[in-house]
Amino acid sequence: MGKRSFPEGFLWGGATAANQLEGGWKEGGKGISVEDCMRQHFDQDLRDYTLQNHVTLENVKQALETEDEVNYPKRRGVDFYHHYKEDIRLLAGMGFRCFRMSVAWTRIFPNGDEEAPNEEGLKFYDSVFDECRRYGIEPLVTMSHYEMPVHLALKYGGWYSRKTIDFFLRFVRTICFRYRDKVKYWLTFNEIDSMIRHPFTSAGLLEECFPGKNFEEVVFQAMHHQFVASAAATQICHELIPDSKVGCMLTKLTYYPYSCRPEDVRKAQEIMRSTYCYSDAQVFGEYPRFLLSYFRKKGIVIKKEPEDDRIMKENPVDFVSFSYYNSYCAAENGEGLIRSGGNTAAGYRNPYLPESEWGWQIDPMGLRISLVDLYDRYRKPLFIVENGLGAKDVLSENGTVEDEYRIAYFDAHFREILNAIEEDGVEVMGYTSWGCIDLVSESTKQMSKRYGLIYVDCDDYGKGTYCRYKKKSYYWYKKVIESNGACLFQ
Ligand code: BGP
Repeated sequence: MGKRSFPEGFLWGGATAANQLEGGWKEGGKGISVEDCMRQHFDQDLRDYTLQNHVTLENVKQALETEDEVNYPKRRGVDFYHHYKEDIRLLAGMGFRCFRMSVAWTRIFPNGDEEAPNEEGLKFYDSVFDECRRYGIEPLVTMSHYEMPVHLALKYGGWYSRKTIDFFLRFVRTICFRYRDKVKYWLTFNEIDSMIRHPFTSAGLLEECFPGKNFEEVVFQAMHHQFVASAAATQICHELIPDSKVGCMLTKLTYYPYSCRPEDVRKAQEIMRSTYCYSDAQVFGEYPRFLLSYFRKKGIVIKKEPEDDRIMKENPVDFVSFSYYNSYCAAENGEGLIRSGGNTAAGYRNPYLPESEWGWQIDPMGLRISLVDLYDRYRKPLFIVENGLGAKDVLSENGTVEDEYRIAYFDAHFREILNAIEEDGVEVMGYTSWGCIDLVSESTKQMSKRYGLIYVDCDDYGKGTYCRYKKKSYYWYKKVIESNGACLFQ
């Protein structure tokens, strides 16, 4: 084989989300989002995702009564709101070709149900996109990354309400029109499948707000509304920005059978099929039979409007994006097996894999396996929009972080991506490392769970200078991008 490198035009970059990055939760006319109400629990079990994200109506009410930013870290983020010029300059310094970010719905429509947008919010993203353009960085914008206005959750019941589709599409029309010359790549809903696992932050759903109703049915009704909204948003985007590319975004939960017992193999298959449902609906534009039979089995009835099926069918996504951090094991009977953590999900410990400090199993080949599975299923270009290692970094006296472990993680994953491209024939558009600059963790709300190539001096309590420092991985990633991956093989 000749000298190896990634395909020409490969979109190398990094990924973020407004609610974990920006801060400035009450500045520029911004309204309060569901994530602004998520509290950090300092004594949490870091391997139990359900505990970390359990939220009640009482919790939300308490959150709304306080201005506290210590216990509600999404409110402060890493203050990108005031540092964006410096931050984008630093990202450009690595040669970024792409920057994944989200537009906070609450900056544009603070409560979600206003008629007119908030001009100050729109201007903020104008400046951010202009800054990206200055350095030739292509923005990749998530329309909804767990950021719905809390007002919509409390007044209308979040995505359970059909009205939320209209509110969301007003937001989508506003941003697509406003940024039509600045943004070409869009994602509709971040990890759309995650609504099942964290219904409040994904869809503004709180169980107590639906007394007497089957909450699972409520969640699937809200899911239906997001499917329709995602398809309609794709249509709007294509109409307003003819050369735009719109993707769906899936949590890639890669499960292996714990053993070769057919029962374990089937269990792993079942879990994966239950997550593919969501991208299936967005790629094929119709409900997968798997989900329909699940509804029948559970007696779940979804209310649809006559035009819903047509909207979904006529507006499939252009590409499939996903997050991948780790793999899991599945077993029919988990007795005696050790539990493992992971991105918004859990499984059993794989004896062949090392794990991160948060118990996420590090599995570079699992990324190759995921790429092949997704490509064989969809035959659409794939975009890895989240991948990375959450770790405790130490800032040294000379102002850097010796994060060899992160470099090793990236190195091994990049090789597997290239194997998938070259040997398995998978089409990959690009790669954006998660949390390219340190930010607040989605699940644990910790600052100390760092993913960045850039260190931000701030701790779990929000204390620190908020100064930025380049980690060792910063210089390494710069070389990878410069050589389009060729340096990995020298
Ligand atoms: C995904 C989210 C991100 C992100 C990432 C890492 O689920 O889309 O917002 O944070 O996971 O997870 P965590 O921050 O919990 O380590």
